[in-house]
Amino acid sequence: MVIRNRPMSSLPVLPAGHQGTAKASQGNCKCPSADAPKPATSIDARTLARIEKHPCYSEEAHHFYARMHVAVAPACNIQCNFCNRKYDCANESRPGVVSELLTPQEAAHKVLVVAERIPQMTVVGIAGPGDPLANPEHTFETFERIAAQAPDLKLCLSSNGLAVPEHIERIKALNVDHVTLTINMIDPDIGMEIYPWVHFERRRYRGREASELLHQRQMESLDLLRKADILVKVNSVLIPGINDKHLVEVNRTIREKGAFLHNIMPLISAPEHGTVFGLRGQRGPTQAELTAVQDACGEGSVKMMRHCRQCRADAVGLLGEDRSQEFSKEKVLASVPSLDASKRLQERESIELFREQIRKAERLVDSPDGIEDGIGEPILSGDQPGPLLLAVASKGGGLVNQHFGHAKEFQIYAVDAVGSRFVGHRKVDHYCQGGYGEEAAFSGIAEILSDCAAVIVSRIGASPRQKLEKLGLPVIESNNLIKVALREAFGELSKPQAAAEASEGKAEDPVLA
Ligand code: CLF
Ligand code: SF4
Repeated sequence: MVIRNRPMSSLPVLPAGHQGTAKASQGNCKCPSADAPKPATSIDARTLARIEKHPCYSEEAHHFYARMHVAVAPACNIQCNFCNRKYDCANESRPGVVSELLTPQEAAHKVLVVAERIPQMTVVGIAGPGDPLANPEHTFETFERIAAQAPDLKLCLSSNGLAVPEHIERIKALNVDHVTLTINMIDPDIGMEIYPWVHFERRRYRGREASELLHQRQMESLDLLRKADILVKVNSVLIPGINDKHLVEVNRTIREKGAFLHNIMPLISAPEHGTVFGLRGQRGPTQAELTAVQDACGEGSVKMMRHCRQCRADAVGLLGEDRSQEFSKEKVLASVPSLDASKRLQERESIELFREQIRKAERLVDSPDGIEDGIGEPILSGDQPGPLLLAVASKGGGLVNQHFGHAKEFQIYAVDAVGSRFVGHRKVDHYCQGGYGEEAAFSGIAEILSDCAAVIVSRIGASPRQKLEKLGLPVIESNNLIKVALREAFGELSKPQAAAEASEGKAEDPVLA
């Protein structure tokens, strides 16, 4: 089989500086079923304007806009069995990483330094290392300072919800438009398996009383945030055997209570994290289990987030990259920022122009006219196959622009005759290891992508290409828009001979660029 990827004459060029490096999750997904839920219902124009530059609330925005976290909140008012306070809050970041604590003054200074160096940074979040609202003075002083010095930045807060009710007025007054609540249960009996204690109004609650209290406060927080017209994302940690079946009910409840987005995250658990779950041997879900729960929740009025990278409490950059080391406390405090608001505005305008070009190009791909113009080809005739999983290497910008050997994650799309749907990302050890370790890295990549029908990359060396082909995994080289590349790949793979080869897993001459 020969797969050719046609360049698109009107393809926009990604402006310099809009590209990031990829990183992030793990897994070995199974193809979602053909009747898996389609993307969420349409979003009204006002809400769209509120999320279009927020990389967590908009999957599209995460290709272009960055966020940063400032770690100003060390304390917590509850205990989760997947948390070790030595590390960051596992509700909004992965365990095992520790952030450098900052004072509010240091945090505001850091924000100005980062905003100057990363002009596409649009959101500042406080997500730990403990619970921001268990440290209200630090959290609010930090937000006040940022709002005064960099008013174009969106403020974002992540909390377990226990203390939202007493702070709702301050959250509103500060114009915090996005709040994440971590809700892992709506049944206190299940909560008892997750939360050993809750500290509230100078008293420590344990057992059922603790999880009843947390549940009641979380529900109240949802109501208050909705009333305050704040966009709410709910994070839920998927804990196999504890709340895996229950999360569908959580989803239904938060939907009724007006949450905008649901982010079901895998439990990350290992003995070396020193958590109750880690020490007890509680496992995290497989990627297939995670996808199954996400799909079971459906995509009604609450969208399902599938691009979360479980970032750290001092994360900086695009969601798929980790630039926190560039902005260590020592380096940041030695810098004197001079923020140029007009430069940041120009940067955003140029990103928006670029996004509009991409949208136009994608609309052409979707339209029959586009097909006639040679942008795409009629995909199928005759029998329509189900969705194929295609793995894409991208550094951002909506483009296939990552070399196979440098990819630290692959973005996975389910593609069928109707269109494509982002289903998640899979973290890998990158193949190019400077001459050592390539074999081990390759085995890991091959296993992680084993259920995919093809891999789409900007470049690939002869050796890994041959090895992938031998495994029946066609490789497509492209520098195109992801959407165009997906469509073209699907068209080729759906041709009868290719489809037969792909399904038998023994394509013999898979890829030519
Ligand atoms: Fe930070 Fe969270 Fe705001 Fe985003 S992260 S406080 S909503 S700005 Fe985003 Fe990171 Fe996932 Fe959180 S990828 S862990 S969802
Ligand atoms: Fe840890 Fe966050 Fe749970 Fe607090 S809310 S115990 S910091 S995971």
